[in-house]
Amino acid sequence: MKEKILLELKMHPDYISGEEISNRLQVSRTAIWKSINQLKDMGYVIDSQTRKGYKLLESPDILLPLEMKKNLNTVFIGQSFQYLEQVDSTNLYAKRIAEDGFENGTIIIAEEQLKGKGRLGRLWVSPKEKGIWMTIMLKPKISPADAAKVTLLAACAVCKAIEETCNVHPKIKWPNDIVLNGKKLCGILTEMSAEQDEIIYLIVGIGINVNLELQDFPQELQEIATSLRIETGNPVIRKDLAAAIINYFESYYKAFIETGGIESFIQEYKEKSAVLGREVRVTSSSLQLTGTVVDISNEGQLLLRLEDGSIKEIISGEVSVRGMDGYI
Ligand code: BT5
Repeated sequence: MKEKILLELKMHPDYISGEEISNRLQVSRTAIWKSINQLKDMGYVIDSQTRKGYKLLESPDILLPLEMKKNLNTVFIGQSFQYLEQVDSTNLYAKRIAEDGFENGTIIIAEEQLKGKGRLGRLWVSPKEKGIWMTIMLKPKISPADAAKVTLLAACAVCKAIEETCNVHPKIKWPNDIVLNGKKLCGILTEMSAEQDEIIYLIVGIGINVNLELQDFPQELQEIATSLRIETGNPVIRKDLAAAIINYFESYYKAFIETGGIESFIQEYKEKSAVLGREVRVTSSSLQLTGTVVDISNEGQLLLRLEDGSIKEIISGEVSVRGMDGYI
C-alpha cells in the first residue's frame, strides 16, 4: 500500500488531496494516513495540509524499486524486485525463494543484513542503509563449469558503474574482490544449484561499501576495508549506483549468454585487474603457490608463471598480491 501511495505522491508534484488518493486507490482515508506515517518513518519528507492534502518534499536514499525505476533501462534484470528492510542474507533469502520458482533476473535488495555471507562461511559486514547488499537471481542455460565467469562479469559491471557514478577507478582482485586504493570495497559471492550438466539457478550476491565510515567497520577490518564515502570524502547516492550496476550487469550478461563467451568484457576486465603482471600468492584448500600473473584466459582462469618458468592455470582460490610489506 505505501508504495502505491508513494507513486501517487510522485505523480503529483503539487499537493494531492486525501480524497483524491482515496478515490484513485479505493482505500480508506485512515489507511492513507497510516501509510503516510510509515513513509515519514522511512525518511520521506511529506507536508500535510488540512485543505490541500499531501505533498512530497524530499525522498531519502533508500533502495525501493520505485526509487530506482527511473534510472533502470533493463529488459529483464530487476523487472521482478524484492525490497527488504532487513534480512539474514540476500543470498540465503534468494535460495529460499528459488525453491518455489522465480522470474529470471529477479533482484533481492536489503537495507541491512544480519548474517551477510562471504565465501567459505565467512561473514560480510552489512550495516543498515550504508551499502548496497543485493542478489541477482538467474537461470542461465550454461554449463556449471562456466558459472564462475558470471562473477567476473559482475565485477566488471560494478567497476564500470562505480567509475561512472563516483569518478574513481577501482581495481578487480581476481576473482571476486573489488579494491580501491589497496583496500576492499566490494565482494561478490556467486552460488548455484546444479545437476550434472545443467544449472538450475545461479545467484550473484554483490556487497558494496558505499557510505560506511571507518567506525562502521569492526576494528579488525579497518585496515583492510574501505567505502566509497571514505575514499571520495563524499556521501554517494546508493540508488543511482545500484541502478547503474544493474544496467551494466544486464548488458554484459546478455552478451555472455548470447555468445557463450567472455570476449565482450575480458579486455575491460584485464584493464581493471589488480593482479595482472603482479607477483601473487594463491591459496586454496589444496595448495599454495607463488608466481607472476601473466594473463587471464578466455575461460576466466588466472595464468600463473611459477618460479620454474612453467605456466599453471588457476580455476579458484584466494589471491594475495605482493606489496612492499609482503603479500596483502
Ligand atoms: C566476499 O567473500 O567477498 C563475498 C561477499 C559477498 C557479500 C554479498 S552482500 C549481498 C549478498 N548476500 C550475502 O549474504 N552475501 C552477498 P570473501 O572473499 O570470503 O571475503 C570475506 C571477508 O571479507 C571477511 O572474512 C572479512 O575479512 C572481509 N569483510 C567482511 N565484511 C566486509 C566488508 N563490508 N567490506 C570489506 N571486507 C569485508
